[in-house]
Amino acid sequence: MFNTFTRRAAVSGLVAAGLAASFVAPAISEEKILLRLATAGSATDQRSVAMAEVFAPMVADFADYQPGYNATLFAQGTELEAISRGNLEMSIASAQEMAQFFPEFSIFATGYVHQNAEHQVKVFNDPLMDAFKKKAEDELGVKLLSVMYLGRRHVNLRQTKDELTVMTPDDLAGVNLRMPGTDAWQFLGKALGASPTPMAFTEVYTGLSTGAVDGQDNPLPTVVDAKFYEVTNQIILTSHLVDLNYIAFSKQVWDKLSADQQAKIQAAADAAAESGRQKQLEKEANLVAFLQEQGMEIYEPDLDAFRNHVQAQYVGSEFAASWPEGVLDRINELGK
Ligand code: KDO
Repeated sequence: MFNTFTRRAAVSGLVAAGLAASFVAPAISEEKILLRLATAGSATDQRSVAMAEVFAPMVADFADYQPGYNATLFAQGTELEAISRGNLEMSIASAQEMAQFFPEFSIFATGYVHQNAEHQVKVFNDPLMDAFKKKAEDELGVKLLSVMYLGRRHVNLRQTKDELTVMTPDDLAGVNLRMPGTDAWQFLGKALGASPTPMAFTEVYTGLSTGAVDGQDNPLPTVVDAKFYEVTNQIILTSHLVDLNYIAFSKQVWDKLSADQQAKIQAAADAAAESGRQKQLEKEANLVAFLQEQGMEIYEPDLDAFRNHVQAQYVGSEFAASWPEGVLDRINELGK
């Protein structure tokens, strides 16, 4: 938890991103509203399952839900712009992707800030989020409906523990760690002590199997769902990011809905997020044994060393400079 420093101490300069959003009306059928959701996740990812099994039926009387898995509709990281331009209705978006447009969202993508799934929900529903949500709606045309739980991200390497034992960030020096391709993700990879390489999620299995990268970071359910355990040998339980995603919705489509339809969409998003969260938590708790059976070595490093090192990297960073006054303190308070 960021008890050790405040935003004021972290500020060194301010980088602001401007965005001129252009809106084009999406095609809405007379019968039902078309809701296409783009995600890099698979159909069996718990967030996808929750959207298909909980969200879709709850809006089925007026909406036709059409998910595009494995980045088949839009490449990872391009979905928000697609929504903004009126080319897509929904995505499962990360805070790191939001930070591409609004750097202050990096606070939700910073290592060791969120404590757990419950903390994420408290933060998302707190008034501290109002300004973030409003900016996303007004300047990007993206409405953040609900927060989804992805899980605790850990470092997952090809090397065996005998070849490389990782107890502190120093041990990751020179390790070519795949991280998703935005600045906030790359920064986190560096903050862990590794040499981060950007790579789309759909390329990671091949990247690991060919040795193009030494490792990747993701929560245990993702390691299992994407079968990364087939092409890696160890998981270091760094828990460096309690990772979240937002259910992102086109503001332009939202504004065309009736109040009743809007209420149904919101309720369906919240119910899907809650269902996915519970399933993901359950998986996280049970997967260590499965992964060990697959031959993975799993162990805890010196967590204080990782936490202190990661937090220290954000001090004076341009990310920290973009965090609004008081928000980090409020997040910390909500995590107590
Ligand atoms: C990933 O690319 O490692 C990541 O876990 C980042 C998340 O924000 C999310 O986009 C996720 O991939 C995809 O949904 C695939 O699980």
